[in-house]
Amino acid sequence: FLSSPSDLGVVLVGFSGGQCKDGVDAAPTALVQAGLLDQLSDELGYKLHGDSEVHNYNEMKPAHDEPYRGMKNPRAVSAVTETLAAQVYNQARQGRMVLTLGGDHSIAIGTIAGTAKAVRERYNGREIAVIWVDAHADINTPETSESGNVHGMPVAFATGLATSKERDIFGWLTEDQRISTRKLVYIGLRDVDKGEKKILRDHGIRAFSMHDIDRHGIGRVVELALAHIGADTPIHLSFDVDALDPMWAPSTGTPVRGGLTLREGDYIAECVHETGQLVAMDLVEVNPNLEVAGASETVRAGVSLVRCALGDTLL
Ligand code: HAR
Ligand code: MN
Ligand code: MN
Ligand code: MN
Repeated sequence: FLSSPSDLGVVLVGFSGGQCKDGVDAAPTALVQAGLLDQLSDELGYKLHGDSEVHNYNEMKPAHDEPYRGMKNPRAVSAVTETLAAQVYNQARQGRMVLTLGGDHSIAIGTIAGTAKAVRERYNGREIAVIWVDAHADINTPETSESGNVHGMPVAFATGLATSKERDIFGWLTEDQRISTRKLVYIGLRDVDKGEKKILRDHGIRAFSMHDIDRHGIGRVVELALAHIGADTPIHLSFDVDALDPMWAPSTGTPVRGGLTLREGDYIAECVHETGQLVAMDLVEVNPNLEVAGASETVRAGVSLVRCALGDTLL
């Protein structure tokens, strides 16, 4: 699905407004300083396009931004994700793979919108699949969310399970920017809210929890996840670093014990690369300001996940 497989659109998103902890906006800078982009060009041979500097999207603050349907910072998150949707679309429409470094996971509202629309246009209406690797399902609607944090809702907006008529509060999302719940698959879940479990059940959404990984092993789970998506389907990989166990990625806003090993995370990324169907990847929720002693370890894990998804091989 890429007309230029060695061209990479880079989007660097310094944004933390989808949740309440400062610092996740510093992740793209930390990942770049750790050498990620240099490695992608010098070692993996990509030609980089798009951002060479991090956008400070925390500066995109509307004059007033009171909660709406319980959502915190709704207009700020909406404005940022609308801008991101256009940025990602402009890279993807040229047949480039797109790498977005967040930022909190609310940014996926924008990145998925951009990928979905570009792929539909280029491949006459074809839908993308999304592989969501996370400890959390992030599929709360504004009404089911107990926190009001939009980073717990991106999948609901991306699938149309949540909609809005307010243009400045996600009302800009159009049908061609959305994905189907049938083409969504989760890996790594272990902290899913009661309301989210009902949504997953009611819509028959394919989800592999840590329990499934314990039972079948990561190899079988990835095989089943990819089989669900089907061959010849463009894949958007949205990777929340908190899918990894806090042993490997302690510096994140909502760590949950009992997660993936770094190797299991890398393995998922490697297998997605091997399909040849990857069109976009997000790496989100690295927060270098938390568990500072483990920050460089967390950043290194993030670098490794991206390298694996973009074709780094062990041999
Ligand atoms: N489910 C909870 C909520 O809706 C916690 C979500 C935490 N989300 C992330 N992203 N860190 O996966 O607020
Ligand atoms: Mn830019
Ligand atoms: Mn998460
Ligand atoms: Mn997430």
